[in-house]
Amino acid sequence: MPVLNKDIENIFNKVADLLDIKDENPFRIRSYRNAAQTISNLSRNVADMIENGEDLTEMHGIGKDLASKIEEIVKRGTLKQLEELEKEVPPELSEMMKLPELGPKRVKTIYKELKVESIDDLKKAAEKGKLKDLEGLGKKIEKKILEEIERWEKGGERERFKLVDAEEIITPLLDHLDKMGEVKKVIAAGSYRRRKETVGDMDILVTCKKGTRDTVMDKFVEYEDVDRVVSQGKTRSTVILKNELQVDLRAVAQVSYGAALYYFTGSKSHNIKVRKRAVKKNLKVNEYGVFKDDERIAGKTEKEVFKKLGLPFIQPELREDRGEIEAGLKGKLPDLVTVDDIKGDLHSHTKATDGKYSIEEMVKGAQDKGYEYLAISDHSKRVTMAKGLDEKRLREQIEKIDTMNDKIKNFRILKSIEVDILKDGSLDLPDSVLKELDIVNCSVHYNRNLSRKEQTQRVLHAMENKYFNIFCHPTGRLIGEREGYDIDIEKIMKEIKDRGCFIEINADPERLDLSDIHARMAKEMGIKISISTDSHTVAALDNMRFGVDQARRGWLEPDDILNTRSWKEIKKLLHS
Ligand code: DGT
Ligand code: CA
Ligand code: CA
Ligand code: ZN
Repeated sequence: MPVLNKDIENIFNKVADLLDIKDENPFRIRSYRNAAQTISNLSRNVADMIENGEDLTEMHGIGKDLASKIEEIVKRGTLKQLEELEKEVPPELSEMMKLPELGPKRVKTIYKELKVESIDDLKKAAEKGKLKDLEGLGKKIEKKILEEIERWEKGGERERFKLVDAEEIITPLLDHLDKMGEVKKVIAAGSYRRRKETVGDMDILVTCKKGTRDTVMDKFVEYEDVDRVVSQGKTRSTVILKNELQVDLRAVAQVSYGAALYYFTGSKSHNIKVRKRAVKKNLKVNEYGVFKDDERIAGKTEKEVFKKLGLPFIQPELREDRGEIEAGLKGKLPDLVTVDDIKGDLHSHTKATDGKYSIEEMVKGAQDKGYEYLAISDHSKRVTMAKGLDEKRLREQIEKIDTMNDKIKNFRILKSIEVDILKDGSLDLPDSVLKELDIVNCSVHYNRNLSRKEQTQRVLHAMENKYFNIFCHPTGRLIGEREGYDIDIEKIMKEIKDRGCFIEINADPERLDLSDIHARMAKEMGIKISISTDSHTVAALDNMRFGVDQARRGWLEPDDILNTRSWKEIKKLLHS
């Protein structure tokens, strides 16, 4: 198995955790955590960079020592230093730190005072009431730890929710809060507002009419979908819904609304960086406001918080500490694409294959969205499960579309296909019919288990076909269900660039493929991207907005997107 960036990140975080417990130099510990973060934000595979002989020390926060450690991890899959540390400090302590109540300090105390070396030990200690007397813990925390362990035992780490699922679950609750007479404003912050592809828990903020906070909190924990109440307080309550989604509700004061919204939107690393900058300017910023000499100078709106911090407004999707603060200071923030910029959809299916509706119905759906065009791109014959089209059936579809186009005004149905890239890299249909199409979408569906080299070669070979236009759902992942196939996406993108092809952000919320980081990488390489829904139903056309969210997280502007253009303009690009 190749070593992934995630593996390196995990190892560095673990080293930092264990060093922390050993009371090592805090600067050294921080350097591991910073390196882990740098690597988690990379758009490229570190293993590939090493193979290309690139200098890792050019990355932010990576010196010679860390660079050689990264090389060791890539070569050996593990790090000698970590193995040594694990002989000195029980490795499960690092696992323990993942429990919400436990940071390095508390774990250290528990380990030293009670000889607790595993989560099992910890549970026993908590059950016997041994934790509450330790410094910095207490009865309340002991109880919480026990609850967290029980939850951990049930299913390990809490599962993350796909953005679309979180949205479906939370919309009625937001609505419920909004309709309460006591509530003035309601907004969902956190990763949800940043439109991250998965959401750990929901962070909801409300402002309440005078003297009604307690009532609001009461009503919140009594909401019909609540399974259990983790905590209830005056300003914060946490519940777990029946579908296991955790929701934090915070009641904030009107004067702090903007500051709280900013703080709880995160990300944490974005916040930390902003706070550090503020300190240098003798300002203090927290969830209550921006303060100068203990006087609140901003807090009511997010806008004024940014202003007093000397920053332009940064869109939530960008707040990941991936250079947005620096870009903001230089006035170089991207002007992000919006759903309104989208002029059509370049990937959809009909009941000729595995879609559920006719061409007419899909077209009507696209027209209702105000689009100028819709590509009908059914599967090709290799996809037998979906009754994929052979040449003959595709020609019939082409004819039908031609006839329809003759009758429609102000709209164009694009003749298209989602042609399979076969195992040997050839396309599943002959050039003689591909050349009749307006746009050719190309995808990998089978033989997902090829080696990285073979998989990459396969797609590179497919691109030699001059009718290849768009590489669809490029990594083949399904969020939370299936990893992508192993492919050198950077190499593929170079070829896409050189050959004047395009790449897709598949907006299907189960896919969102490209990822945000890869989308940004495509932009930086100068590749244009189609945001396409791959709709199999009329309703799925609405998934465009999830694709746009992902594009925004990838810093994409209207000009970076193929389908913000008219068909006439796209056609020019396809043929240049
Ligand atoms: P999630 O829930 O894992 O998908 O991710 P978030 O980003 O929603 O994180 P969460 O729910 O732990 O916290 C919500 C926001 O609160 C987070 O994005 C930033 C802020 N926040 C939480 N903890 C800290 C902290 O220790 N320091 C700072 N500066 N901000 C924090
Ligand atoms: Ca959250
Ligand atoms: Ca939270
Ligand atoms: Zn498709």
